[in-house]
Order: sequence, then C-alpha cells, then structure tokens
Amino acid sequence: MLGLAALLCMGGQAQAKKKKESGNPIFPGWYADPEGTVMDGRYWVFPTYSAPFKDQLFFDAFSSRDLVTWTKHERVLEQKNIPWLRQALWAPAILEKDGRYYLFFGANDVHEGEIGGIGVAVSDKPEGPYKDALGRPLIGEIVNGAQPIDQFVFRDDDGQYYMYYGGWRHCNMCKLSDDLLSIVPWEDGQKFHEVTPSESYVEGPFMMKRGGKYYFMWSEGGWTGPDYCVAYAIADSPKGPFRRIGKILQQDPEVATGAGHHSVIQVPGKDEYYIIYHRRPLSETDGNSRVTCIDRLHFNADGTIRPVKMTFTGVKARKLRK
Ligand code: FUB
Repeated sequence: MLGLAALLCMGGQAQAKKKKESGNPIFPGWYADPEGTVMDGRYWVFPTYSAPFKDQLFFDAFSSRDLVTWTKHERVLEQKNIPWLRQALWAPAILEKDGRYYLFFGANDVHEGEIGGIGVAVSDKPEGPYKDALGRPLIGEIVNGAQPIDQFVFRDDDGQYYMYYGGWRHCNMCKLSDDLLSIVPWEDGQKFHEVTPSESYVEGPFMMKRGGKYYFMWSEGGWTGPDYCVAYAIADSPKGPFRRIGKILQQDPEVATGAGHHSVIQVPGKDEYYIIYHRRPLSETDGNSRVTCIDRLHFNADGTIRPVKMTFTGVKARKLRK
C-alpha cells in the first residue's frame, strides 16, 4: 500500500505536469501597468503595485523561463533608494544596456510646482536592488500639458534611444543620451516634441518595430473605469505622424473590464508576440483592483493588429532558447 507521503508526492507531480498554460492573471496580487521584456535569458514583468497612492512606495518584479511559472522578486526598487519619492510609484519601464539595467519610473503623481515626475534607477542585476541614479527627476516639468508619467524607452535599429511619455491626454517624445541618464535636445533646441497621436489618447504609450514599421500604442479612457482600452497607429518613422487605426484591447463582458496599459514581448528573433496588460476582474469595481495578464498578439497579413481575445487560460509554455 502506498504511504500518505508517496500519495502527496504523486499529487504534486500531477499538479506540476498539469500547468501547461500561464492562466490569467499570471501571478497573484493587485498589479497594473505591466512592462514585459526579455533580459538575461528570462522573461520579466515589472508592474505597478496597485494600491492607494500613499502605499505605492515600491516595485516588485516577476521573472519566468517559460511564461507559465513566475518567480516574484520583492521590492526591486523601494523608497529608501529614491530620496524624493513621496507616493505613487508608477508604471516601470525597464531595459538592459551594456550589462547594466535601467529602471525608469514615475513618482509622486506630480502637479505644477511640485517635486516629482519621471526618474531612473540603475542596477547591475535585473532583479535589483535598483538605486535612483540622479537624486532628482529626469523629467520634472510639465511640458505641452503632459504629466511626466508612463514613460516607455524604445531603442531604434540605429542605436538611438527615445522616450515616449505622458498622462493627462498628451504624449511627448525625447531623445536620451547614450548613458540613458539625460535628455539630448532635438535639432531645433527643444527637449520635448509633442506626438499625441489622437484626441482619444490618455496615457501609457508603447512603441515597437516590426517589418520596418513603427507600431505606436497607447491607453484611452479612465484607468479606474470599465472603458479603459488600448489603441494603435502604424508609422514609417519613430516620430510619426501617427494616425489612429483602432482599438486592439478592451473590456469583454465575459472576461474582465478596464483592460489597458499594456506592453508587448517579442520572442527574440521570432515573429511571435505576447501582450501583457492589466484588467479588472468582473467581480471588482475598485479602481486599484487590477491584475496582470498575458495573451497572444497577432498581426494580419497587411500588418495591422488583430483585436486581442482576452482569456482566462493565458498562454502556453514558451521557453527561450539559450
Ligand atoms: O497605475 C497608476 C496609473 O494608472 C498609471 O500611471 C496609469 O497609466 C494608469 O494605469
């Protein structure tokens, strides 16, 4: 007869074998604005801790080798390493450059005359700890009506890094220096150019390149409500012009509301894409009740993006090649 321990062990193995899909959400807890990427041979997701502003004083991060099993890295960035953070640590943007890891963040929900805005923290490891690199915001001013939050950093094929950012219905773009710690003015001497793609733009810009075209995406609607969603444009240049094509992610009465503030992971070297986004479970109405989810992002033959089908199952295991 099998002992209890053996039976439990077999149950555990069956459980481990069963998990072939990520499920949605991909990890427990209220987490929003997820930035997904590949670094150091692993998938990573850096989200906002979704809670009252006064409690948003740290970021956790999550890593995975297959998109199915996620490991939590607690407090990769926290208040003790950002002297000027008071509240509302929002919307991480993460990238690796020359063996160092740069974590851009929004802090303080800044308004005119206040200290806050977009900062940058650096670490030698993707899992941190990250430390504020400047001792002050990289962008603390409100230019063209854009609140300095929701930055996304994009590296073009020529090696130039651009930052897109902005809340309050306006989006600005700037060039970053080679060390990613300052802003290089445009040819006309301006530091920021407005690239708001549509009257319906609200926040959460994201840029990616595919087939020589620039895919610009952003969130529309109010993030605390059900109508939050993601729309996109395709352009021939990173500066646009951006013409809104349509929505790619929105609420589904069968699945969730408030789906938005996304990012996209490309499997390196493959024409294979995953959208990482937050949404609100149907049982929830509180603005901060947001969970991080993943689904496939597909393109049509003409290069347009197919509307995302939100699922409860998530995606199948997808290992990265060594
Ligand atoms: O999570 C805080 C804020 O909510 C983000 O900065 C916005 O994009 C919205 O998702």
